[in-house]
This record gives sequence, structure tokens and C-alpha cells, in this order.
Amino acid sequence: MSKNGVLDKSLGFSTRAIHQGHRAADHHGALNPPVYMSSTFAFETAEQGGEIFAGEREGYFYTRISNPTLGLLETRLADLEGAEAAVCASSGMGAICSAIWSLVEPGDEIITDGTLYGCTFSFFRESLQKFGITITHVDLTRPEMLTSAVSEKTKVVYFETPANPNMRIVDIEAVAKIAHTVDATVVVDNTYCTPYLQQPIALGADLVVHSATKYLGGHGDLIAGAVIGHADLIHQVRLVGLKDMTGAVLSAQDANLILRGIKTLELRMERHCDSAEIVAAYLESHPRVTKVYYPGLESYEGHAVAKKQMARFGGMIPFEIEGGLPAAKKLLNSLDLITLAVSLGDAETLIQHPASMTHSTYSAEELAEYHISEDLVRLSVGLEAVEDIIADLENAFNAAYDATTVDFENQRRRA
Ligand code: 3LM
Repeated sequence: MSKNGVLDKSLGFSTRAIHQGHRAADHHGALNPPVYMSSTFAFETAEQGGEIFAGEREGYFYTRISNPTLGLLETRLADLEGAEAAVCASSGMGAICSAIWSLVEPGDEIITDGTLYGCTFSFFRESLQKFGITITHVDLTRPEMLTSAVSEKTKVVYFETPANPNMRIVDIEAVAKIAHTVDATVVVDNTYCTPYLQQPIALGADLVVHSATKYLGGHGDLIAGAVIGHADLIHQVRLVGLKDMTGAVLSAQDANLILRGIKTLELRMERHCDSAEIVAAYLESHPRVTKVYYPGLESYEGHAVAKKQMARFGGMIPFEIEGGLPAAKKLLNSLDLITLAVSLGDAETLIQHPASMTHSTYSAEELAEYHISEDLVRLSVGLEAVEDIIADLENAFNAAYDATTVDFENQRRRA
């Protein structure tokens, strides 16, 4: 253990997730870092306060700008993502908005893939366009499409990989190379992977954003976000986007819960991946399942790129079933252990219907254009015993298809 609490980057992921930046001896021997529940910080003199405000002296003055508990979480997240710096936010959307507002002005263009988390999509499509920012959707699973799309107006290239909800895989390295030919800032939403499975900065991304509500927190008890990347960009996001434009500051209590959550991130991600591989194989072999979108399956179109940039394939499995939407609804309504809820990355297995829930911000035409099928259901594989997850799915399939057999047979005959 180093004297000042700064651990060498060569130490293992969990070692750094548990220890980085905290030395008990500096805190009365407290094994867990104290939580600084303070909105403001007292100055010793008026001169000192003025100097801290002017940025001439280090120090805390107000939690919307910085706070020691948030600072420790930022140190750990930056370290785990292999980046210089990080800034926390009160939600994933708070992080995304703070980052984007810091990077663009009227007349600029943002290029994104058409598949994004529903509220990110509406932030780009509806909110930002009102302020004179052009949003161009390009199929980023084909990086060559970006080459002809970028211009000096392109200030940001933004994507998720795997994308929410249909697991499109974008080659981070290839896209970053093309974006950098016009000096665009490459922003990757790494929520589905966490730094344990994928580290976009090492592949050329400039900023990583997270909904820490998901795997980083890991227990479904908070809403939070983070922006991670080069120190100069993070400085800008903190002092422009977060401080003045969104004010989306995280509470110290929630930062503390995330610090606790990431201590077990490696263990939890390994378990999510182990179980998801088993569930994906089960679904792929199920006679009623027509398509499984899991990058770990060799049959999946994004498998080769996913294998190149992800350590394992994560816990998210969207799939489509025979009988379309009516059957999907019956399946969802027949589950018992698996919880019908949005969000993801919790200990509990969750299932939802993107077209009517997380992606209801897309119009029917947009859902069709960006391949978010009406029939798609999205499973977030939790930490329960995998046999119990599969048994619940099996019971629900049986219940759904008993109830709809007549409809299917009719549909089959018509087809
Ligand atoms: C969901 N997603 O169920 P918050 N980026 C990604 C996300 O999946 C999300 C955010 C950002 C879901 C939330 S839908 C009402 C529930 C890839 C959130 C936004 O602001 O922390 O929710 O993060 O897919």
C-alpha cells in the first residue's frame, strides 16, 4: 500500500476498485472513507476563500463544484477507466447533458448512431436541435459510413456499444480514428459494459459517460452518472456543463453507495456474464425464440468486433419470440421471479419491452428505421441462481404459449 493512498495502475482491477485513493491512517484509521455530508466548506480567511474561488489555491468551497466523497469516487472511476479524470453527476442523463452542453454551440453538428437509450435519443433529437445543433444519424456499425459523413462542423461523435436496447456493436477504435480526422470529440456511453468489460479511452475515445444507476451502483437503490476522460475536458464539463448549465450534482450519500458498489464490481460482472452466457444459450435453443441479440453468441453479427474490444459479453439479452407483441406481453405477464421493470444491472433479473417503455421516445417510424422491433423484449440477467432464472422463463414460455397456441397456429397457417 502506498503512503499517500495512490495505488500503482499495475495492480488488479478489484484491488484498485477497493483501495484506490483512500488511506485509513489519514482518517483516524477508518476502513471506510468518511462521507462528507456538507454543501459548503468554511474558509479560514477571506483571502483564502478568494484564492480558492479564483482557482489559485486548491480547496473545496461548494459541493456542486467538488466534494471529498465525490472526489474519491471520481478518482476510482477515472483509474478504472484508465483515464486522467472524472466528474460525477446526479444521473446518467445529468452526465450526458453536462458533457454535451460543454462541447457544442449553435451551428455545430453531432453525429450519433440511430440506436441510443430512449432519453438520450430524445435529448439529441428534440432538445438539442431546438438550440441550433444539427443531429445526424449515421450507421456507426459500418465505420466507413462515417468517413463521408464527417466535416469541420462535426464536433461530437457519440455512441453506445453494445447499444441499448438492440446490442448494436460499434468498433470504438475504427470510429475514433475517423472522428479524429476532423478533431471531433468521441463520446462513448459505457454503461452496459462498465470499465471491467470495456475501456473505451484506451481504444481512442475522448470521453466516457455512464449511468452509474446500473452496474456501477449495482443494487438498484440510487440514480447517478459520471463523465470520465482527459483532464482538460473533464475540467470543462465540471466548470461549464455541470456547474452552470445542468447543476446535476451527485449527493455524497449516493457517491458513498457507489463506492461500496464498485468494491464488488468485478465479482458481480463475472457472475452477470456467466449467467447471461447460460441464459443466452437456453434462449437460442428455445423453439419459440426467433432471435437472440447477445454479442457472446458466435451467430451474432457483432460478435467479432465485440470479442476484439470487450473482455466478456455482459448481462443484457434482448430477444424476439414467435407470435410477436401479443406473445411477448403474455410472456412478460407470466413471469414470477423475474421482475417486470426498466433499468438494468441490478442484483435482480429485470425484463421490459423497449418499444413501449425505455424507447417509447422513438416514434413508430423511428423504431422501424433504427431496428428496434415491436417484438423485442430486453432481459437484464441478475445475480440469482441461473437455474431459477431459466425455470422462471420456461414456466412463462409454457404459460404464454398455452394461452396463445390457437393464435399461433392461425398465424402459421396464414404465413
Ligand atoms: C433503461 N437506462 O432501462 P439515468 N445511458 C444508458 C442507459 O441505459 C440509461 C442512461 C444512459 C434505462 C433507464 S428508462 C426510464 C430507465 C445506456 C438509462 C440514463 O439518467 O441514470 O437513468 O441514465 O434502459
